[in-house]
Amino acid sequence: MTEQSNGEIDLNSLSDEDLVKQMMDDLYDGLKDEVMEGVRILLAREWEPYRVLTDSLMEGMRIVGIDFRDGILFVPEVLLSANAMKGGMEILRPLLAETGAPKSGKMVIGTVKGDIHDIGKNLVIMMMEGAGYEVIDLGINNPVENYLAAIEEHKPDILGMSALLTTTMPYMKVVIDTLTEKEIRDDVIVLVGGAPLNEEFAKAIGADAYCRDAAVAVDTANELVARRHNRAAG
Ligand code: B1M
Repeated sequence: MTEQSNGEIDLNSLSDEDLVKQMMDDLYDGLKDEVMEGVRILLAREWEPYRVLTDSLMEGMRIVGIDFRDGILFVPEVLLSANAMKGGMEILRPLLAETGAPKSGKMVIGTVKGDIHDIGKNLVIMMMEGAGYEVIDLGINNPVENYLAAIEEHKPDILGMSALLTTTMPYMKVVIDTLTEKEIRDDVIVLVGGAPLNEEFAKAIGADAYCRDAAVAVDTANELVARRHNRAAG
């Protein structure tokens, strides 16, 4: 590994494989500038933005998650890692959204009440925008009123909800039940996602689909929006 005179590693001198490993270490250590530099180098080496995202940033965050779970990393450290990941995502976001496709539909998305995790949601937004959707981001910690107001204002095709905690995922049912009470449930396609969810949970709470990851969110959205348009046309 090439060290510069100041003792820092010259990321440019690394092979792709070593660079990705180093980026995962840097993400782990919360080194935002280094992670951003790594992203730029991989892009300059003609890596697809989606590959940079999945192979370096998401894989790095997966490792952070394991050590967080095992009590090796704590909240302040994980916040730094999250911040470093966001730095990398900032560079990738416009590139993933660059397809220039005609608008495929509109989505309102937010993380549910009590939950402040937003990295996964932001990735979903990036991928949906890349697939031509207009996305309204409600941010984190959303009570049902926020979803209702956004549905009324933006009239989206899709309502997306994200939850990363087993304690906050039941709130998705509160939102869906409220849509049903207000007789607007059928006006939107409800997609849910987040690490602790699964298909059975989505079905049990009355969502239209569970999305395992951001790519699945795009595929599912495309399929369900097309189905809806066909139904409306027929
Ligand atoms: Co949190 N945290 N955290 N955390 N955190 C988890 C979720 C946890 C699994 C860690 C662990 O123990 N291994 C654990 C939850 C355990 C459980 O509920 N059973 C946990 C905990 C316990 C906590 C706190 C309670 C810790 C504490 O304070 N003691 C606390 C809760 C705060 C709160 O929300 N009220 C907390 C805090 C934090 C930080 C603030 C430090 C930070 C969040 C920073 C941020 O988001 N801005 C954080 C982080 C970073 C994590 C981990 C390490 C990483 C999450 C992440 O960003 N993953 C996480 C461990 C893990 O998941 N491995 C953990 C990367 C992201 C790309 O994946 O979010 O799964 P993910 O998103 C995917 C899919 O799930 C899907 O697509 C995304 C992209 O492919 N998806 C959707 C997600 N949302 C979707 C919505 C859709 C569709 C698909 O809509 C259509």
